[in-house]
Amino acid sequence: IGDGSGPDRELTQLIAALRDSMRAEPGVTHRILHRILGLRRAFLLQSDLQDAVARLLAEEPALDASPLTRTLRQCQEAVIDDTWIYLALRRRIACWDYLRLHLDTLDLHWVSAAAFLGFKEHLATGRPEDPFMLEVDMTPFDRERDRLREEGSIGRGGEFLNRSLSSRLFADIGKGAEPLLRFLRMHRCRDQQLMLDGSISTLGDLRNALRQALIPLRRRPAQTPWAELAAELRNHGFEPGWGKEAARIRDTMGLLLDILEAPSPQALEDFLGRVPMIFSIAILSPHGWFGQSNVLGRPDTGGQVVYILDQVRALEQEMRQRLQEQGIDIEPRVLVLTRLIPEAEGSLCNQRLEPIAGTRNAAILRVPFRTSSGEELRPWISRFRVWPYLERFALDAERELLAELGGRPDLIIGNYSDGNLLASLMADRLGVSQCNIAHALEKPKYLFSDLYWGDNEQRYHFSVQFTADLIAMNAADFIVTSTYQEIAGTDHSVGQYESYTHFTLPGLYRVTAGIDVYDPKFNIVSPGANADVYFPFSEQERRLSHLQPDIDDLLYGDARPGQIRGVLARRDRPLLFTMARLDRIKNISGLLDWYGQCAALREQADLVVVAGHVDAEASADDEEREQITEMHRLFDRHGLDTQVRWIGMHLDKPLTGELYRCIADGRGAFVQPALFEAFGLTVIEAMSCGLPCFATCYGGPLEIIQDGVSGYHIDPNHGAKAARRMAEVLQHCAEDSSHWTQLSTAGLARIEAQYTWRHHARRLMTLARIYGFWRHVTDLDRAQTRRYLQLLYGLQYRPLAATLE
Ligand code: UDP
Ligand code: LCN
Repeated sequence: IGDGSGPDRELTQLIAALRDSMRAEPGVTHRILHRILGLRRAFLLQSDLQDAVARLLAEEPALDASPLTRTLRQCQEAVIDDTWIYLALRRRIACWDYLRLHLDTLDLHWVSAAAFLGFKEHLATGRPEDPFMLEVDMTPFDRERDRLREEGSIGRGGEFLNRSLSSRLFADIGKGAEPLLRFLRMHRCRDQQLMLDGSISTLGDLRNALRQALIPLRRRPAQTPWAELAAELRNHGFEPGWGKEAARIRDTMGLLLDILEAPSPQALEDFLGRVPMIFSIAILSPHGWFGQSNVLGRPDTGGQVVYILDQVRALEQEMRQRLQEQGIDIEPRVLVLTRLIPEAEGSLCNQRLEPIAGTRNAAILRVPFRTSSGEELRPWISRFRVWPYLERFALDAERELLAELGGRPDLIIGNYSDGNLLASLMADRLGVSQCNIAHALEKPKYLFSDLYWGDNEQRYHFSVQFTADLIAMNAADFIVTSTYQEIAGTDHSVGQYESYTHFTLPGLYRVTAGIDVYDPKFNIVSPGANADVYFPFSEQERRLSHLQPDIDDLLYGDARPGQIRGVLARRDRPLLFTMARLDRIKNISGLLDWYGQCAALREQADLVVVAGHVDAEASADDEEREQITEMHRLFDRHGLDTQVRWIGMHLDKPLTGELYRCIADGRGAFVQPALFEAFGLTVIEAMSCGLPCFATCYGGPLEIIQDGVSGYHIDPNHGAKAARRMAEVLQHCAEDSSHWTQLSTAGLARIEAQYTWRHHARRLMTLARIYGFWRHVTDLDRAQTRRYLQLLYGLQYRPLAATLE
């Protein structure tokens, strides 16, 4: 489907029926097409098509029955010239087909993704289609791996692998034996052999040894420590790692016997979850401003830093607990590798090693970027400009990492496009499993960022970034996402990863199969909010009451030139609160505009904004400066100085936690108005404090919040409607305080059920073992894919990156 292999049966029938109906009713067809062509644009997006169809149906409801209207509703894109209209049809999640309709003859055909992309390139550049354009196509490598079949399974790759591969592997015991035994013998820690010694060489031997070992073990008290059992167990070929005491050892051995007899996916997962194979992890977040203070809220420094620091704490705890349970007395290590920035601007980003608070052994390890002449790069540079430095950084960072850990890490986790590319380079060199975390993929954030890449090149260098994304996604052993829709979207919207399936960078290359969202490498493992900082407002005894005077001053004190604009005239009103980096996509200025224009909302609540700087001079970022100017313009235009408090300061975490709770004390709400939000940590922070949320329906919040139950979705493209909705809800809450309480309680319950770091760390550690195991015992190593990616890296990425230095 959509991969050049031709239409399936369902689509063939759909095309035939559509063709017949268009010809049978040419009048209807022309009225519908006339509406679309009347927009007079070569490229129409789903929203343009939906709006045009909706307007038409309002005038002529009978056209609703037309197969053409129904098809247009399923289209994500239309591309139009004088003769043809090409349609990108998405019948289901991740199911893409392309059709082409001749405007005069109404001839309708299926076309390949390559043909569709070629037509787009021709219209975008005005040049003839290039029949020899480089096509990137990952489908030939599909045979190297299994593929999910059901939409509902997307993002549950770990479970799928265990299901599909365990029976295959163990069905043929003879074949599975060798790799399994090798796997159990390969684990070592500080020269200590773990799990099995070399004396067991067949599965029969292993079974016998397990049975023999279990006999005395069953007679021993549950708490007998490994040390007392070691001599006997070693006689049968067992080394440490099975458990710290008799009960746990029995369980682990029992699980393995079960697997050898009849492998169930659950038993396999439980068993692998116990194998001591993760002692140290390297987490890569190269672009910088990675620190624990004075970094948040800057351009490029947002949720990724918060996410990683909280993740490190949770992972360290989980690793330690698992090692202890298995009887391994070793402190796990987690290192976050980032850029050392000599011009650190009051942060600690010029410090080589910084211990991470709340951990025993984790640290931030900083290594400078070096230029091609070997000099250290001194100032901060935006994440869009780091590409030429990554290769040298990979080598320098590898050296530092090996020295710091005293050996290779057991897992490398990349973050964001630059970290994931770096993870591909380092994991490949070190022969370690690679996990990717995107946080946010830039491509779907900006309209036509691929097609018109040249227009954005000066500012964003997307050609390099999208190439890096393609390489890193396909190189990763597994990919962790925060939501389902990050991978595959919804019935109506395209997933972030899905948007890499087909795209084109005219003049560079076109991608006819970039990533497959049915790949079992995808796993949804949602993050949480730090429970020590973001706890419910009702837990009075934990509240940071000493911060109350500061918060009072922050909210109601005098304006501070250059730091705070606006003085709220009344203290008795609920507050609408928002906090974000001040970039365009966060749409804080949009919220200000909606608020300014909506009398009903201004009636219900005042607005508090924590974002960016109030003084444009204080910002080094073009986009942020544009937004600052816009904010001031809106303050003046709508006369907001007594109703909006704009705090242009970086607030530290404990203060933000208490701020959410103070807003909840006053029965206020949090607003996340982004045009698109990949996940949205502020939403779960607010909900964890019991503060009800209104959040964008584009991106993660759509999945986090159940609309009308644990908060509300708002559509940032329809600001007036969003503002009215907020006003109605706040009015409802003012009239009936139980409504506010219900929202608050449901939000807290949602967080507890789905968004905690405890759950995240547990799952990630299990997945690391599952993918490590399968990488070892099957051909998931994917040598052929790696070779292809190396070509892409050498021939596309490197020359593009080199132009940026
Ligand atoms: N944040 C903060 N101070 C600020 C702005 C943001 O502490 O002035 C924190 C906020 O609490 C959240 C993170 O930065 O933890 C932003 O993460 P989110 O996922 O909402 O957005 P991102 O910035 O990653 O796009
Ligand atoms: C980046 C983003 O843009 C946010 O939506 C996420 O919440 C954050 O990273 C953490 O993953």
